[in-house]
Amino acid sequence: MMISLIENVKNAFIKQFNYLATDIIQAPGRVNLIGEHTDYNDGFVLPCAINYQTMVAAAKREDNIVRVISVDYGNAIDSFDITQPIEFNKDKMWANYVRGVVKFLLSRGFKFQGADIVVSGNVPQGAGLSSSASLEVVIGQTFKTLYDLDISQAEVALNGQQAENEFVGCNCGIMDQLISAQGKKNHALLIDCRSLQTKAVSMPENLSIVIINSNKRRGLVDSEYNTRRLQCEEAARVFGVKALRDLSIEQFNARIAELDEVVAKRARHVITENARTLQAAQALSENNISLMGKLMAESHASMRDDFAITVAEIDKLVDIVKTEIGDQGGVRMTGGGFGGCIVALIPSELVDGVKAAVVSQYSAATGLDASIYVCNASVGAGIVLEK
Ligand code: GAF
Repeated sequence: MMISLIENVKNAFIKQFNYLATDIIQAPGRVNLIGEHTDYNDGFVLPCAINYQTMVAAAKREDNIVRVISVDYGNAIDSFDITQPIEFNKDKMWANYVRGVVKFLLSRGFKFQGADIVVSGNVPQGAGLSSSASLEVVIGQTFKTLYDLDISQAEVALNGQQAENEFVGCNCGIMDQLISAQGKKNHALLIDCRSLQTKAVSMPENLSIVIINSNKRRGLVDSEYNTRRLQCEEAARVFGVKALRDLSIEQFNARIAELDEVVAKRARHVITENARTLQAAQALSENNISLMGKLMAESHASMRDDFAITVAEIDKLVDIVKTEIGDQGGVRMTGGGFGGCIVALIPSELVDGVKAAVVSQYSAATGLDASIYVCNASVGAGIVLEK
């Protein structure tokens, strides 16, 4: 998979630009094991980067033009001059991730000239596996590499988030860009989304990461996401704290009556999810799979009942997998919600049984076919070393 993506961008580069790319750079998608909608509450998340990436072939130019070709959009080309105001491209949505990243690198004071870039990826799009964040991060990483910019991986991530928030218009937190920029092979990262400190948590060897896409089209994602965010901010305001991260469940319960009923449920999800995420990092590092499974089940119930971001198809998938694995692993929805994927941590010998259960039960119940990806926790963005 990796090799063909590399070949793909290299060959497209020669074909489109008539010379050889100097660098091949990748940034991965991610799966979040636990800690959902906690990142923009200054809380904790536990994602890992996955072995599905956005790949770039690139070379510097001697002028100030950036030319980008997207192989996955029929070799569509976008081109802009970095010395002119960088505007939103309403005809090519994918190009705005590139434009936004370049615009904010410049506004952060980084000095560089133009580039020729070819992009292609195999992160499933619209599935909640961060294909957009991986594009933002790979573009930041490309300018870092081509022009030897003195920018940390955390700033590459923050710059990508800024592009998403202020250029593309989605008010996401930092999790997706940060794990794409800093992922570690065979590890999940416990990320403190306030300090941006990370702690690598080794993935137990015999545990497979299975991602199952419900293929339920994600609807109303941005508006619902932004509503949840506002509800969390409202709860923090009522409690007089900077973010929900600053409240324990005891403090919250003592004053819950001051909150609107819906806002209280949203806040309870975030506060309990932060506590679960810290516990989960510990459980995973101690190979305590039954505790990890219990925490993932509680996380799913909280997303379903308090945060109201699951849909029937996702709940069904979780039920199918849970029934199959019992307490030998964990399963929950992953990502922003309203469709998308579930993630299961399963002893490798149970993977075939889970696949069979999903194939035989999911479409009968929902009329949809699920896609199943067995993944590895992978390295974050960087230059691809070729042998
Ligand atoms: C999306 C966002 F982009 C992340 O920042 C995060 O909030 C996630 O939803 C929910 O945990 O992926």
